[in-house]
Amino acid sequence: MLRANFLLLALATSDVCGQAGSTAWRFTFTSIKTLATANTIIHLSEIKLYASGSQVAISSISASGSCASAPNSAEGLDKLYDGLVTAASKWSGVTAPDPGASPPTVCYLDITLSSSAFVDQYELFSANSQARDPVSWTLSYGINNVYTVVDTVTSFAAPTTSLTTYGKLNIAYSSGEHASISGDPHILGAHGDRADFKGEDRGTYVLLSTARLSLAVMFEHDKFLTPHSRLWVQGSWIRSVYWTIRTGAGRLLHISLNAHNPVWNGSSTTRTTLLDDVRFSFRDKTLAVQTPDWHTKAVVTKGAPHWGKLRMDVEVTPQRGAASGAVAPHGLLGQTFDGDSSPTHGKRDSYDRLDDGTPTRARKGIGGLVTTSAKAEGAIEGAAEQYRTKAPYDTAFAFSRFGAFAAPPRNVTAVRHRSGGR
Ligand SMILES: [Ca+2]
Repeated sequence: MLRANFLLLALATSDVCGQAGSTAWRFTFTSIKTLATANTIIHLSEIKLYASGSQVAISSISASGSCASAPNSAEGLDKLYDGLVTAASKWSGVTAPDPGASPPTVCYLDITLSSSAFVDQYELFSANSQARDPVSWTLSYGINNVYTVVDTVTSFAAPTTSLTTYGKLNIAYSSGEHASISGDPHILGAHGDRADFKGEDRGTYVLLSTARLSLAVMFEHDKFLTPHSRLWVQGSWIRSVYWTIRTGAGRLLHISLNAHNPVWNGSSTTRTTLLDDVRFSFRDKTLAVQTPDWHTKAVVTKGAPHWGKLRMDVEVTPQRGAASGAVAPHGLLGQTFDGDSSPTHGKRDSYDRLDDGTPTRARKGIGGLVTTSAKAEGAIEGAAEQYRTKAPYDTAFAFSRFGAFAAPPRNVTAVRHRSGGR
């Protein structure tokens, strides 16, 4: 009976945080910039937490794990929230976390807020020796000692100067809705909408278009043998992804990830970087690009269900309220966030009949060819070619929202009418 009550409390935490937040927030630091035998200290000059744009008051901070003790009383935990970013007002902890230790050691900072808050941004400030600055961590909130991780940062490109902000990091809180395109491209819309989409060979199409973000993908045609039914399919894969982003500071960024050479910005090193208010996290051939409004992710894979076939899967997730703002998102995936909570399915490829008209099940053994052709008819406004751009970073297409100040969601009634009342 006790256990059942405890479970109920645990289940309620995310709802509680979504409504009112928590007073308990925990940083778990897992590495610093340069760990050396003689350098077993972790430090920071300040931590700031924000909720809805306003700084929230910290009432106390405690340390545990590797960094439980301070090297001297002048560098205590109170220095982390005294409003001063100076060498004389830093916290130091002995010892730094060591990911190479067996088992790895970690450093916990438990923050108690003066009143419950729904923290959605935070800022760390370097101290006066960059080697000791943390670069990998998680942030969690706790309710009744049950902690939920809300942000994970790996190998952050920490400041190269002393007493500087790491930049304001946004915490990704999604509404639960997301959309994706994967495999021999299958679309899964925000409300479970399903359709298949085959772009032209080397053609670039916009998946998501918002006022500040345009996400496009390039398709490559390929003939492959399906793993289970041993059927030849003349299909297509996504092999390049392109992001065009206007940052909060007004800078225009062009970012890409290519399946044939999955590096980001010239390097395959795992790292997290903040450019203005846009965060890039690269790890294991996956690039996550997070603006304050949208969390997007492109994954290079050769795994299931198409073993050995090089391709990319892309997922887009709006952050709180982003999909219902003044500028309704568009693009092949973006338009599915249309606010109606119900799926609008479109054309999907059928593998039941070969190109020559014979039933697939009539085959003897391996072989037979099916050429895919679905272009999400019935699931999208207009036609596939209206989503095609002239160049990878071109944000212009029939339903572009890039730079827009207002735009309504798609006319879903018209989309369904065109598809024969699906
Ligand atoms: Ca300070």
